[in-house]
Amino acid sequence: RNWETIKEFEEIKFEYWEGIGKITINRPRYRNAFTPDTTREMCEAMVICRENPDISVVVFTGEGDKAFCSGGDQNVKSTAGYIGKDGVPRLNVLDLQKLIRSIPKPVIAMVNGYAIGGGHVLHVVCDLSIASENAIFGQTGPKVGSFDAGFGSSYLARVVGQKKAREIWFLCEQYSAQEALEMGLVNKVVPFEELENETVRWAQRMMMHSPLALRMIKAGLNAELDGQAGIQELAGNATMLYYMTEEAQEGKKAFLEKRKPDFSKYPKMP
Ligand code: 2NE
Repeated sequence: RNWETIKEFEEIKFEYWEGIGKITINRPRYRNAFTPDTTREMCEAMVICRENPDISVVVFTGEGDKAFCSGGDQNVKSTAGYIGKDGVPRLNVLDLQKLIRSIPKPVIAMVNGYAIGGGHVLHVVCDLSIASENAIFGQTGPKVGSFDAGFGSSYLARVVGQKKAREIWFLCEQYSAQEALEMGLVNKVVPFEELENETVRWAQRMMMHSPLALRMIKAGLNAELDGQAGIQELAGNATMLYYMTEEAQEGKKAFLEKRKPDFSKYPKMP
């Protein structure tokens, strides 16, 4: 596949091919651990994916055959967060999690190796996870002085159930791709050589379907769990659809033409 670079970054690769935007953490030396700068770059790429109408599906992965992402880079962990080039401690991976959830396009985690700690949470918040047979999953927070009690816990519990989520966090053990499949943590496991082909197949399958339908389904699935923020997302989509109707246009036109709106001719569905 001839992936073409969308934009050059320092710590990630950001590429495009036939409707797919691919974001790759490019720090294999550290098992693709993220610094605040990696995360800032991923957020920027995700916003571009949201804005670019040529991108229908987003794929998240890590460089190489060892790791998807090993979480926050422990070398730059400070007392109030992870420190990037600007010297400010941050936990901006939480912003990335929210962007993954709210982008109105499917996001696939292409898990090519270790998905550990904050890196595990990143695959959890993606809409779909496709793993290679060598992938390994787990949380380490309580072992290394950290935790993610947000999506990393509550959404994980929605995916694998309360007992399993507590086991994953309390014991900090590692799970094989096959075990992840059995607990519903990933959608599919394939040999490493097939990982990208399979991921592209899933993306192409989704691209055959109505983008608006997928968008509404994603917003609806989020809304059930995300409280007012989830309802806002679903409601925002409803507003967008409403604006596409003549009925909504009549209201705006009447205001600009300084007349009373006439909504009488629009259907009132049962
Ligand atoms: C990922 C894992 C299991 C891989 O093990 P292995 O044996 O394949 O590799 P190794 O030798 O541990 O790692 C290779 C090199 O990558 C560095 C290592 O230090 C090592 O460097 P050298 O010894 O060659 O110099 N490396 C790996 N992960 C790193 C990391 N996260 N930060 C900095 N350097 C890293 C194994 O490496 C592992 O367990 N890694 C640590 C996983 C971890 O605990 N991550 C942080 C969890 S907390 C978190 O991510 C988080 C959160 O809980 C809440 C909010 C935000 C973040």
